[in-house]
Amino acid sequence: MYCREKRTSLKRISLLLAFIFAMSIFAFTSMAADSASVSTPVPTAPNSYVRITEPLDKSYYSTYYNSGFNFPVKVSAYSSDGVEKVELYHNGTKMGERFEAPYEFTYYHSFHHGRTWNYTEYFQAVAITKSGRTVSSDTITVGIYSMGPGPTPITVEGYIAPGLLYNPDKGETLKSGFKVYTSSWGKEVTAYTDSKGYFKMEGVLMNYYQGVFPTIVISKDNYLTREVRNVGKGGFNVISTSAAPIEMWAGDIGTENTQDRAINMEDIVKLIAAFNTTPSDENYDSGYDFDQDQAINMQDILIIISHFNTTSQSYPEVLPSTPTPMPTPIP
Ligand SMILES: [Ca+2]
Ligand SMILES: [Ca+2]
Repeated sequence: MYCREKRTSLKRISLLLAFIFAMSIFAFTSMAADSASVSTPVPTAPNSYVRITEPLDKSYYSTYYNSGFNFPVKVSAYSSDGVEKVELYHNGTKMGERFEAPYEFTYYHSFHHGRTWNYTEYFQAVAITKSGRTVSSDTITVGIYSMGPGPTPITVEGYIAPGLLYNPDKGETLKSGFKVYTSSWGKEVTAYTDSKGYFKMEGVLMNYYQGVFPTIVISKDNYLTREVRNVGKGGFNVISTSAAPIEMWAGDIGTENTQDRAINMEDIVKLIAAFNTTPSDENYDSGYDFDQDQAINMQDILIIISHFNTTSQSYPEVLPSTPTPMPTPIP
């Protein structure tokens, strides 16, 4: 009796152990099945993506604050159930939508829309699929940095006169025909003086914010070329007046292409070749007759000697007569 009971309880324990063992196996198998389903999800939604391909995230542009500019924003979008449209958001506000590829937008930037010089702009694209689902791209940032104001056009005017003694009735001939030239910010402007020695150049570019001002080059056959720097600085647009013209020194014999920007013995030698001639002589050259008195003689030699051994750097600096404070740009 006792033994049978003992055998029976042993049997029960064995059955219980077998049950526990079976349950453990079952639990282990279902756990394994669970973890397998997490690592390899079965796609249930259509395959879609949308992303901004241009500009690149964290890229930047530099521009002048007073000249608005634009750049393209390009979006790539795909959906296995078809793309109905692509919307582009700028700083959270919808700026446009496209119903067909290529999904390209143009962002127009104006520096006048804020009070700061530099901006970070945020762009995000959203694709709406044919089945009405919404897919959003990552948000990209584009930096826009101000280089300050761009070049602005100014008018440069003034008077030029030969720096030598001459009979007043030769003034019109002697004052006219000085070439005034500048190449500033890639823009060339050329003017010539009239019979009063007056010239006017329009559309000369300067940039007061960056402190880059045009240099004006004044030249004429047989005159020493002169440069006037920093035109436009401090309101220095009228560079000289009729009463105080910019003086040009005669004596650098030759043309624009042959002058060496120096008055020296070579020039005197050239003048001597035409010495003691008048317009009826074969060797007479009107350009060497500096005072235009119809004779190349000792007067002309003295004119050369008065600025002998000088170069273009020997001219005194032309300074603004009435300096005015530089304008302060307000973005
Ligand atoms: Ca010379
Ligand atoms: Ca003469």
